[in-house]
Amino acid sequence: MHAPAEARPVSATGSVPAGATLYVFPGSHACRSGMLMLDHKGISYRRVDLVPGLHPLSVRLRGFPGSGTPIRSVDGRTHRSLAILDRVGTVPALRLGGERAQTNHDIARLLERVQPDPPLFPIDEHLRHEVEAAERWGDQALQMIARRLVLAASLRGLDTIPGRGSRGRLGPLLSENERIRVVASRVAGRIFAVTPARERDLLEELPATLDTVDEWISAGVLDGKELNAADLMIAPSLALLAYRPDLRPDIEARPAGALLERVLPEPSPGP
Ligand SMILES: N[C@@H](CCC(=O)N[C@@H](CS)C(=O)NCC(=O)O)C(=O)O
Repeated sequence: MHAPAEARPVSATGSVPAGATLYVFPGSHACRSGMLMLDHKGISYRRVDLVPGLHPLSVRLRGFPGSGTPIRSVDGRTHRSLAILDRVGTVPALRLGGERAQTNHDIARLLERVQPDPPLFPIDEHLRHEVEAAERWGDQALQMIARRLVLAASLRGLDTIPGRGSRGRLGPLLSENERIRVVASRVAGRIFAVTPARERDLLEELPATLDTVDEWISAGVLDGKELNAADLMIAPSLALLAYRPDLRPDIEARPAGALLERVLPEPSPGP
């Protein structure tokens, strides 16, 4: 396996409040939310790409504490290996000046505190409440649904995904190296309990899942004049789902697709 690609600089506009470093791994939809929030704030940051699989330990070694209580679940429960991974630590993980924040939820609040403008949350209390509900659902439900559905396809063979998972709105998934991509998706498939039966259920529920996004858009909670933390939490999961050619047309035809294109436009095809 490759050593982590350290210190890849990423440009964003604006100033750095005492230096920002974001730990991610390539193609991660969760990590893209963290990147989008930093970009939204105009905060420049150094991006450090970690190797998927080694990333929990990598962030722990860099002083991030992980989570004492489970933050992720599959099918309503956090089984032992997932709880261990949550405890060791997830990405994105942000170091900003002397502070550290792990999870998009905490990163959003740290960013909002150190640099209130432009905001990630509306000032209006009722709308903020709605945005936080959408953010929570994007974090706790949609992020896992997208992960499991794309893993399910890749476990049938990377040919189920255009470019074998090497290109798309989030870039190469898991790694630029195809061997790592294959191994990491097999391991992740086990951790996230991806089975054909579960895939069938998730696919059956998917229209209702996407309706939820569309309803928030029509209520003005998502895809409003200014983007908010919930938009930036949800759009990367839509982007990940759109790697599956069987799901992409329906997503793109919906209001959710317009949000996706606004936040993460389809990259132009390479030469
Ligand atoms: N929902 C949390 C968790 C993010 C998350 O699940 N990150 C993944 C990368 S896509 C991770 O670190 N996984 C660690 C692992 O499962 O080993 C967030 O948005 O910050």
